Amino acid sequence: MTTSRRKFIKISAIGLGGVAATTSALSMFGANSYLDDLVKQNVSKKFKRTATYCEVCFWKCAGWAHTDEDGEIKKIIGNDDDPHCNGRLCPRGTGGVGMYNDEDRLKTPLIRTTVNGEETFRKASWEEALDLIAIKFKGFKEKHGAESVALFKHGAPGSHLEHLFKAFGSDTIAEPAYAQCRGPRETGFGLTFGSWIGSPEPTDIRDTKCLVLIGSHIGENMHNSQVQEMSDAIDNSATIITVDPRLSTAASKSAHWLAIKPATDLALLLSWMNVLIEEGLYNKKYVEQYTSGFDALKEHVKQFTPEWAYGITTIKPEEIRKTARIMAAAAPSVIIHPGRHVTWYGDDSQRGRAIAMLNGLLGSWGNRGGFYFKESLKVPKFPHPEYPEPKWGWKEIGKKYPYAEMGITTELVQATIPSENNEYPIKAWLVAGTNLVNTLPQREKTLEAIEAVEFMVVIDTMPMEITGYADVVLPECTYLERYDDIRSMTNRIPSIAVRVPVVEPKYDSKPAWWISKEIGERLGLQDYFNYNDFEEVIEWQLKELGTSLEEMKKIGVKLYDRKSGPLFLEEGQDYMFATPSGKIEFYSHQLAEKGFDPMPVYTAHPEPPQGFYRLNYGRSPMHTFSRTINNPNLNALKSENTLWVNPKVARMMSLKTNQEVWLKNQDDIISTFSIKVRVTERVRWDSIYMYHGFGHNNKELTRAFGKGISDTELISKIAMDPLMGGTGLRGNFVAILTENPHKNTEI
Ligand SMILES: Nc1nc2c(c(=O)[nH]1)N[C@H]1C(S)=C(S)[C@@H](COP(=O)(O)OP(=O)(O)OC[C@H]3O[C@@H](n4cnc5c(=O)[nH]c(N)nc54)[C@H](O)[C@@H]3O)O[C@H]1N2
Ligand SMILES: Nc1nc2c(c(=O)[nH]1)N[C@H]1C(S)=C(S)[C@@H](COP(=O)(O)OP(=O)(O)OC[C@H]3O[C@@H](n4cnc5c(=O)[nH]c(N)nc54)[C@H](O)[C@@H]3O)O[C@H]1N2
Ligand code: SF4
Ligand SMILES: [Mo]
Repeated sequence: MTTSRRKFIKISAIGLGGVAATTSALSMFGANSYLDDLVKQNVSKKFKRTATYCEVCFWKCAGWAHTDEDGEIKKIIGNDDDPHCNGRLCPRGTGGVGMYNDEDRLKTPLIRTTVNGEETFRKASWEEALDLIAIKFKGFKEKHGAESVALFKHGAPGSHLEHLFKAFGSDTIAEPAYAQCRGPRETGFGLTFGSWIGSPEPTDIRDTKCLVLIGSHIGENMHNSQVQEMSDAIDNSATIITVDPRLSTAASKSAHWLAIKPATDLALLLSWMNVLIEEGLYNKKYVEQYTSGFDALKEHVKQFTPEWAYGITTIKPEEIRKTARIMAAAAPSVIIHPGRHVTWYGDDSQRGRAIAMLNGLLGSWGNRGGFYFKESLKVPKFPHPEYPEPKWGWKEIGKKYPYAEMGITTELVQATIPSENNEYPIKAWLVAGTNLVNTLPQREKTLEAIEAVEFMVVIDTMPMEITGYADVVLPECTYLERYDDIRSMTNRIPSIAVRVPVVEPKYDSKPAWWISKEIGERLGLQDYFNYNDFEEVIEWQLKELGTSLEEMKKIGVKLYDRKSGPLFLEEGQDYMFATPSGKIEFYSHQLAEKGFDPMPVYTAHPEPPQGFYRLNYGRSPMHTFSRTINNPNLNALKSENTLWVNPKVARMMSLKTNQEVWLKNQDDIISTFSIKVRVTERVRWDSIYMYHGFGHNNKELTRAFGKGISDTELISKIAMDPLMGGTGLRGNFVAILTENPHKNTEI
């Protein structure tokens, strides 16, 4: 870590205490139908139920929180009417109450101060903390323009703060769910079909005959209804084909597991297209009617034979041919899943495009068992004056990347680091619901920017890594203690769901809507916050949507009829795609004009040097990123990550399961903590694997501190996606150290 002007502050230094709460781990298995039923029977009539939707991840399942006569939360279960969960929460959602109960939570506003030459936090009143923020923000606006104040956000608090920022005049906004997550696939599909995938993915998995997963590890990636639909598809004898260098849970349920050499997926995708076209297996009618550029594609993929791909991917030509034929036989009820966390190797938008094109060849877009036409309900905006027009914002900061359609976090970080030719200097940060230190690659850069930024506010529920660097920390109450926006997301049919406070906020915590309004009023923006309580906003919006808060409190979720037409294309129907040609574009003229490959090509990526292994990572089924590791319920289910090591490597290095090791990456960065080895055939010999989110180095997280290794810490190299600025994270290599490299240093 760099020595920083803005030192990391331990919150325990000021002696905040709390009472431990315990919850049985056994009751957490929301995905277990036997326990689910038990839970439902146990919910007796004397319990009060309150409508909410989950904030443990971004699938936003709607549920019911049950409280007893003492107002204690006893259980959270899924809402039967909710298409995101069908009445069942995943284990993390069931354990969501642990977020509320966690005794390590942030409890009061805190302000950075210096006592006897030592930087520390002192408790502050809300009044004082909010006044300070407003004074500072006003100062930055006068001196550098409102644009110089940046917002990093993720999750529900984000929308409240985005409103505040836009009213203030800043559009300098970014979130990690774009350039570290879904961005490239949205670009790839957008260029091909004219439509983003969005969340949840409009994949008709339950009715598919063939589901192809390129890395997507559904089952460990616990997006609820998607996991349920995949389970239904397997019951209905759908063929699952999984391409993954690791035997993931999904791969273990698959008829075909293609253990691809990492970083070579584009070669496989091109060669699948080669087989479909060369063998005349593509969906001819569909291609004729809905696509453009087929002849160019045919010519382009001629060279990419399975024999060619074999040399790159290590997947045998007959396996490539066989799986292509299975897809074609299932078409159009086939899904090549777009993936979700797709920032891998820097050519990710082009891989997203290749996946989109393969779906185009098979005719799955707009067909049952493929992709449905999604629909959502537009929630009317609560009236407010127009936002001022900022002179610059995320768009200008990311202008190097012509297809960036949201803020690029790492570019905002860069714009914060002073340099001579920085056109868009950022002076202050507000960070809400994102643990940037454990979320963004190149931690050294994030810390450099944190050191440079003149003022930083963090709004979080927990004392995370990021909170230790703040000048002002504001404790948000958890999702169980607050109102938030009406949930309206795309799905087969439109639906809305509400989040109503189940309990009063614990400690001195407050909801983000309140924080935004209070800051807004202090900045003279009261016209943008023309209500006393967010309940009024929701009430007004629900009336506009033909219902009421009273009704929604009773039902939690309301379903609406579709208005945009049928779920799928009708036989022979004309359809205009939102691309320049109105067709699915195999050949992209706009890419060619901008100097990019109009059709994807394979380029080789660096390989691990001698003695190093590719750092691979993914999701723990019991956790969401770094946010749940300290959650008492979920920590009881999984308290640390392990290092998956192939037996061949274990033999070579004489490693045993449960042995403690450390990692060093290609830039000589050594992991702060150790990790226990898990020797398993499920990982290739050229890679190691671990769950993301562990290895917390903030001691205030009493359960999570020092448990396992943080993958983020070792991701010092990124491969930028030239189209949209995504940060490819999977090109880092690590060596395994069996001796403690920190023997003589204190952490
Ligand atoms: N339990 C849980 N579920 C979650 C989340 C969570 O935190 N916890 N987070 C949610 C979010 S925001 C997201 S974006 C999604 C992410 O979920 P996915 O999109 O499914 O995740 P990825 O990280 O892309 O995929 C991880 C898999 O890719 C494989 N892989 C690694 N390298 C390669 C390669 O070169 N080629 C191929 N074909 N495969 C490779 C890994 O072995 C691993 O099995 O998960 C969501 N669901
Ligand atoms: N190395 C590595 N980096 C990754 C990934 C990876 O797999 N490996 N995955 C990438 C992906 S796909 C994504 S989507 C991003 C996710 O990135 P983030 O969303 O930053 O993920 P978390 O680390 O869980 O940080 C969430 C923060 O929000 C806080 N929080 C939780 N609930 C609330 C709330 O209600 N209110 C407020 N104010 N705060 C709350 C938590 O305490 C935590 O500090 O990370 C990306 N970065
Ligand atoms: S998938 Fe699980 S964690 Fe995510 S919103 Fe649904 S219940 Fe919550
Ligand atoms: Mo993500």
